[in-house]
Amino acid sequence: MGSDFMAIPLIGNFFNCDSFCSLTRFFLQRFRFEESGSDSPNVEMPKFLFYSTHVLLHHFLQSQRIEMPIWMACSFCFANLGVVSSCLFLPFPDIGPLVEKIDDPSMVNDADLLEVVRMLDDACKEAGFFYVKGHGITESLMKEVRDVTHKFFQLPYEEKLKIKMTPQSGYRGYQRIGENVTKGKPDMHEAIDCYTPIRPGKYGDLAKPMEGSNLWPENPSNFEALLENYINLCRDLSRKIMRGIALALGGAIDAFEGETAGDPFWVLRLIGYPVDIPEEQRTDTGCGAHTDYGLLTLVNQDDDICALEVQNRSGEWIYATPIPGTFVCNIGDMLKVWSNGIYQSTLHRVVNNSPRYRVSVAFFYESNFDAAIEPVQFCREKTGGAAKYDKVVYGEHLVKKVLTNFVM
Ligand SMILES: O=C(O)CCC(=O)C(=O)O
Repeated sequence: MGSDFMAIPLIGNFFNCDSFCSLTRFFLQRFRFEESGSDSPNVEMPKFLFYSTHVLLHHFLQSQRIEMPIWMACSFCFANLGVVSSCLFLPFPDIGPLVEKIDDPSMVNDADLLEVVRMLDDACKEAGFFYVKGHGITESLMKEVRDVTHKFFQLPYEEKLKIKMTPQSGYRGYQRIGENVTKGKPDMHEAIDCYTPIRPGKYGDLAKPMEGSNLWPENPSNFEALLENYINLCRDLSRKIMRGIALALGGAIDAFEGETAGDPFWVLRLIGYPVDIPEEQRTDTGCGAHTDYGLLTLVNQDDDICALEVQNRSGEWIYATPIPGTFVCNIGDMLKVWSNGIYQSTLHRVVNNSPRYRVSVAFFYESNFDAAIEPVQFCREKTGGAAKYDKVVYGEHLVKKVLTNFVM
């Protein structure tokens, strides 16, 4: 009887080992960052430890005359530690030294700053998704922004429609549940979309569909002022992280500024994920699997709901579990192109299976709207010389996505 049943929990071992290893690596790396500064820990070591501990535990439980269902349950729980731990696996750099010093030219060789740059490089290569702490935006402001977003979505539908998104509004404003589609499937969220204001004619025909100013709700009354301030802070934080990323890739600190990103475009999405959607309207995703279009995204999500999922390198969906006071940061398509694939834009999706309404506020930091993005020389040199991606004009990429994202 033993060997047939033994296979079941050990299968769990195979499925969850990677997540468990990620957790082990996470702790090893945290320890390394704070204590020693040695090279990357060997990935095989935690893998070996996990397999061997599980097999030993399994045999030990079997040999102790413990009832079969009990030892099987223990063994299975151990195997599934990997699933639980996967909630924690995304890298978690403290970027405080970078935020404080990156604009001071005399600090470019500062040891603490360079350590953050190295952590960013690891995080971007490893997952393309990471948490940032020490970013300088207060937890109370992050919460206030989510609170006004909750308040807006709680308003009666007629009130929300006062800022309805239409092609005439430059695709700015409120969209109701199901209007946003990903790969043809309605997303189960409502949202307010805002973009850098574009005055008529600024980019010629390129930006025509998105010209205009943002539609801010009058209720709650502090909405616009609060969000304008928040956008400025997110823009500055993203600029600093991009400076760190330029150094991490081996470029000059301002490699991603000047003509291509000296006038960065931004996008802000305030998103609500309801739970009480009528059966006939409901699909299974709050936001379908996608990559982001620009350089860098900062997600400010509700503290108490696990819903954002990220696809790891093994193809598993793992949670970006909320960690209060942090942003979830991820890489977009334009940075993938610029870095010639050294950094990848990672697939992610949102599934709100909780019984509560969830809010997230995603800030997208982009290149100049009309910038032609192609792999930069210093990244090509690191990746064999040839460009792996064709040149793409960011604004064209964005407009194409926006024009196919909505069913109104
Ligand atoms: O709601 C979230 O946590 C993320 C939203 C997102 O992925 C997006 O708007 O691109």
